[in-house]
Amino acid sequence: MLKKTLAVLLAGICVSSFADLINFESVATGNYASLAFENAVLTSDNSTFEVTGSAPWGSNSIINNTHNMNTDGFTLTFDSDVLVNTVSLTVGDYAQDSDPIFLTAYDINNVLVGSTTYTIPESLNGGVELSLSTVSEIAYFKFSSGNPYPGSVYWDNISFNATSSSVPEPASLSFIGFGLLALALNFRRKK
Ligand SMILES: [Ca+2]
Ligand SMILES: [Ca+2]
Repeated sequence: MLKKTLAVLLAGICVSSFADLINFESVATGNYASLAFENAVLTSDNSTFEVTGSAPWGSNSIINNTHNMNTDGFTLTFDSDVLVNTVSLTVGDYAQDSDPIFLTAYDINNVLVGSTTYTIPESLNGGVELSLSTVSEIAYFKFSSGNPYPGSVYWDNISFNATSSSVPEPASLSFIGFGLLALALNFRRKK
């Protein structure tokens, strides 16, 4: 009984783990300066970016809305109560050219905590999944494509595994209260 009560009590206190997926399917196509999701905010190095339905894989994705002509770069900033160590995404193109891809992750002090590169082959008509795992927690994650045509790639399916360290909501607090009460009663009964 005591063990069971303790387990219930700890379940109320512990941080929760979850996986999140941003696939842009519920976002209207068009240009955006930023997009706020449940656990993260997406911005671009350019003033706006485009949510488009024209990715090679046929679902909504994002692309630099100046396409070939400008710097390319996106930043996904995680909410401060979300602790992330693994991020993955899909990037691809219509077999147009070879695109160098850069993924970087930074901690809360703007220190680089992880990076990886990949080159999309000219023959790729579709997307590939890339991922980045770090030991330190990621505060924000940047992804970009480089010369000769930065921005000529489609990005989609950004997913991350996270733990949320948020303060328990009132419902879980009362749950913890019940746990403590049960624990107290249990001790009394044992006496
Ligand atoms: Ca999508
Ligand atoms: Ca390209």
